Amino acid sequence: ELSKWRPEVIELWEKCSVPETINKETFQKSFIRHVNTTLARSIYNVDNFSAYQATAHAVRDRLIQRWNETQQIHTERDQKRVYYLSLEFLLGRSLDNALLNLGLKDSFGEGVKELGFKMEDILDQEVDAALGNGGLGRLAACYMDSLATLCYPAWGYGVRYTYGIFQQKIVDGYQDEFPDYWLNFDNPWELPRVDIVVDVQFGGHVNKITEGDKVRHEWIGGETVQAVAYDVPIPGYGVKNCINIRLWNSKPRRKFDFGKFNAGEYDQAVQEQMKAEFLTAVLYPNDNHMVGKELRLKQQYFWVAASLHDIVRRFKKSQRDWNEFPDQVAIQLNDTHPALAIVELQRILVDEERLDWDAAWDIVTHTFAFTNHTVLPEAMEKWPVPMISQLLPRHIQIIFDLNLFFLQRVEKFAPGDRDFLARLSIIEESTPQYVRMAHLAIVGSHRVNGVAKLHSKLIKETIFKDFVKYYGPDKFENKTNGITPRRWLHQANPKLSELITETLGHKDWLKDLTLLKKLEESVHDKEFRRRWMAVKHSNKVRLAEYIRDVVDVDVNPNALFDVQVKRIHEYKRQFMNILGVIHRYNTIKSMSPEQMRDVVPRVVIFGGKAAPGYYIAKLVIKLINSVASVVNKDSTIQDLLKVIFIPDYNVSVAEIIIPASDISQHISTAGTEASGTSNMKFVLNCGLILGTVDGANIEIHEEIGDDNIFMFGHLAEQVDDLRYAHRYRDVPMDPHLDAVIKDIESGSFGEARIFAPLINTLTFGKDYYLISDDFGSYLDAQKLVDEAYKKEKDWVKKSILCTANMGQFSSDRAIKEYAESIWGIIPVKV
Ligand code: CR1
Repeated sequence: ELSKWRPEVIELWEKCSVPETINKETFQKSFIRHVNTTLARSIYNVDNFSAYQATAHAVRDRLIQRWNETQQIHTERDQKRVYYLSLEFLLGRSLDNALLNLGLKDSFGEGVKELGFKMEDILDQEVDAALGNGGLGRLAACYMDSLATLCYPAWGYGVRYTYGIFQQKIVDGYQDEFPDYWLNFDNPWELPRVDIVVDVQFGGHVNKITEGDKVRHEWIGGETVQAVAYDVPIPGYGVKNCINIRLWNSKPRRKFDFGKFNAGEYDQAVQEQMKAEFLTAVLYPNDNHMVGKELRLKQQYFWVAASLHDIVRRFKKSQRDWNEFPDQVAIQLNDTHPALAIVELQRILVDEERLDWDAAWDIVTHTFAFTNHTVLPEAMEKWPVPMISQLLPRHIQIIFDLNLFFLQRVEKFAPGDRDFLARLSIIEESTPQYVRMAHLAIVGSHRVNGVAKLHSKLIKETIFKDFVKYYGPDKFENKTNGITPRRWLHQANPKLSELITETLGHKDWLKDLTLLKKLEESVHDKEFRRRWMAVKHSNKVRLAEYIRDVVDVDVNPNALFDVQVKRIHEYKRQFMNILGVIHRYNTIKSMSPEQMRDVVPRVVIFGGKAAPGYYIAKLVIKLINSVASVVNKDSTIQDLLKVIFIPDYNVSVAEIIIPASDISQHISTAGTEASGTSNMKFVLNCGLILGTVDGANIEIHEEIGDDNIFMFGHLAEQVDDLRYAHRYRDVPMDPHLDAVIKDIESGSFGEARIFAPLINTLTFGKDYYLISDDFGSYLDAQKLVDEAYKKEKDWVKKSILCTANMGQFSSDRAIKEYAESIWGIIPVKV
C-alpha cells in the first residue's frame, strides 16, 4: 500500500527531518551543505558573503521547522488570532537577531570560527530589510518580536516592496537619494509561497441586481492584479514559537497578451506585466506626511484585499458561523493606511457571503481596532472621492452607505446640529469631496488608541473630540509604545547585556524588563560603576571607528557624545539643535584659553533621512553639514566641539549609535511627537536624554525621576497661545537665537542665501514650531548637561538608574496590554 500515513512512513519521516538538537557540529554540516548545494560553491570560493548566506540558510532551516510547528499548533487549537496590518515593517537585519533569539549565537560563532570566519564579518554582510520610514514601521517590527516571544497567535501583513526606503548619500552637504534594491541577492529570510495567490481587482463597474425583495451588488470588469505571498518567519526569544509576517508582492495575472505578442506588438504585450509589477515596487518615503498619489492608494487596497482574503479563507476552514468571526479574528489597523479593510470586509460579508447589512456591520466593528500615531494635520490621510470611485467603484458606494447610516445615528444623538454632523462625517464636503480615513477607521473599529499618555489625551481633546462626545470616552484608550529589549539591548549592546546578566545572576530580565529595577542596588558599588562606564566607553570607541569609516573625521571617545538621530522633520526641530551648536561654537570661540579648559568637549552627532520632496528638511541637512565643515576644521577651538552627520541612518546604524550615546535629544515642539521610541532605546542603553515635555519623554521622566533626565521648554497646553502670539503680535526673537541667525546671515557657514528659506520659517513663517520660544530654556538645559557630565560619579549613577527604570517600556508590556484589553487573545505555546 502506498499510503503516506502508515506508521513506518511517519517514523521514517521523523528520522529524516532536520535534527532538532543543533550544536556546533550539526551547524557546520549544514553550513557546508548550503555552501555546496544552495550556493553551488566550494571551499575555494567561499567569501564572507557566501559564508553569511550559508549561515543564514542554516538558521532559516531551524526557523522554518519552528514556523511549521507553530502554525500547526495554532491551527489545531484554532484560538482567536490577531492580525497586525502594517504598511511598514522596519525589520533591519535578521541573522544576529535570529541567532540570539534561538540561543545559537555562541555555538554558531564557534562553528564559523573553526571554518575560518569571524562572526562579526559574517553578520556585517547582511543588508537591512528597510520596508519602513521610521518609528511606525520599527514599532511594528518590535511588536512582532514580542508577539512571538509571548507566544500569541498572531500574523503580520504587509507589502513586499522591491525598493525599501531610499539610501541616503551626502554630496556637497546635500542629501542625495539612491534606490535601495535590497533584493539584489537572494533573500534567505523570506519564503516565496507561489501557491498562495490572490486576485485583486481594480476599476470596472457595479451591477445592481434585484432578487425578489433583495438587492445585491456585483462588482465586475476592470483589471486584475495578483498578490503573491512571501512569508517572513519571526522567532520568539527563548521559546519555540515562530510567527509569520506575510508580505504581498504584485504580479500580473497573465504573463502577457499572446494575441498582441503574435501580432508583433511585443512592447504592449509586456506592458501589463510591467504595470502590475510596479504596484509593489516602491515604499513611499514619507514619514508623518500624506502624499495623495493614486499608486499609493492602489498599494493600500491591494494589500488590504489580499490580506483579508487570506484571513477570511483561514476562518472559513473552521466552518464556524459568521457571527463567531470577531471571536476568532482581531484585526489591528496600524494607522489609517489599512482603513479600507473595514470597507472590504463589509463588502465580502454583504456582497459575497450575502449577510444582511447590519449583521455584517456588527461583525466588522467588533473585529477592527485602530491605532492613531500622529496629530499632525499634514499626516491625516484623505483620498479624493473621484479617485476612489475610479479604482474601487463598489467600495465608494459602501463608504457612502456606511456614512449615511452613521450620520443617521449621530443625528438622533444631536438632533439638528448640522455642524456636528459635518465634523463627524466620513466625507469631507469640499470640491472634490474627500474620504477622511481616520473617521472611517474610528467608525469601523471598536477601539481607538493613541501611543503615549499625552498623545492619547490630545487625540481625545483635539482631532477626535467630537467622536468622544458621540461614542463616550471608553472607546478611546492609551497604549504607550514599547521596544524590544532583545534587539535594542541584548543584540545592540552585548557588553551591557552581559554585565546586567552577570550582576542580576540571570537572563530573565530579557523576558521581564521590570527585573532591571534590581540594578539600582548596585549604584553604590564602585567596581560595578567602573565596569558600567567601561562598557559605555567601548561602545563610544566602536562608534568613533564607524564615524571615521563613513565620514573620515576623528572624534574623541572621551568627549560627551550628544546624539539626535531620527527622521528629519520640522516638528522634531533638528534645526534648533544645530542653531544651539552654532551658539556653542561661538561661545567657545569667544573664550580665553583658561576658560576653555573648563569646557566639556562634545561630539554632536546627527543622522536621519528627509523625505525627498521635503525642501526645508533637506536644507536642515545642508546646514548641519555646512556647520560641521567649518567647526571640524577650526583648530582654535581645540577639539572642544565636533559636528557629525552620519549618512543613511537605518536600523543597523542605530544599533551602533544608540549604545554609544551619553545624551540624546528628543526635542519636538510640545504636543507634536506622538510618542517617540528611540527615546526609550537610548535610556535603556543607559544614555541620558534631553527632551521636551512631549510624547513618551513624559512617561520616561515619571519612571526614572527628575535627577536623571533634562527636560525643558513650553508645555503642550501653551502652544496654541504662543502660536497665536507669533501670528498676531510682534514677538521679539530670543536674543541668543537672533545672534545665531545673524551669524548665519553673515555667511559664516557658506553662502547665506542658501539658508534664507530656512531662516524664513522663523520670521515670515511665524516660527510655527516655536524655536524662539524654547531656545532660552534649551540652552539652559544644555548648560545643566555640561555641568552634570563633569561630575563623573554622579553621571554614572544617573546612567545606571536610567537603565534600571525602563521596565515599563518593553514592547512585551505594550503587547500584553493590547492582547488583554483590545484583542482578547491568549498565548498558545509550542
Ligand atoms: C510618531 O511620529 C511614534 C511612532 C510609532 C509616529 C512617533 O512619535 O513613536 O509613530 N507616527 O507610534 C507616524 O508615523 C504616521 O504617523
